[in-house]
Amino acid sequence: MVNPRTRFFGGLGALILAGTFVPAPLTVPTAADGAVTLVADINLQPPAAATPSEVAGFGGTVIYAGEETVHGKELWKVDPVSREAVFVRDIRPGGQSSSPADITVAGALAHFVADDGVHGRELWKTDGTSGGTTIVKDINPGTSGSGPVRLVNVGGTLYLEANDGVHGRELCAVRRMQISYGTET
Ligand SMILES: [Ca+2]
Repeated sequence: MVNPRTRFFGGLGALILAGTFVPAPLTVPTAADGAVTLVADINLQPPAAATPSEVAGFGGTVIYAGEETVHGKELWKVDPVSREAVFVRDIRPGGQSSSPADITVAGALAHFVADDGVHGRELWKTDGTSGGTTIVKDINPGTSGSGPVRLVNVGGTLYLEANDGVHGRELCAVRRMQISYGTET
């Protein structure tokens, strides 16, 4: 059974990603009449835009990629009740952006694609805390990213397309933190 909160915020993500309204700063409809209110203004150094994107419902919070001038575009979450925005982790330290994308919830974790400046664009996971935000695997070893795309949760297993540098772009499955390729599963 789908959790109503998950359903609501999943819908919210789709609403924002569909470009229904300008996603900066992050706003949500708070009433049945469709009224939209400011949830959190994370950009403390205007005129740069906060430009929230890649929004997903996660464990009763809204997790998203938000950009401000100190950290660049990194992972944030906001409590829809307290409206407090919490910085999750500066994955790419400093003003450069890790640019989290394709946030996909699977079980108790949200998976996403980011570039920490060391491994290239690779698959990451978070439990919503800084310490719990880590790379899943350096699928394409070294500085070249595997470029994961098309993340999807099917029955608790995360599937994605990535290039490990050997097999080309292949379908991968993430099970118990191990990544398998195509028929190798
Ligand atoms: Ca950064």
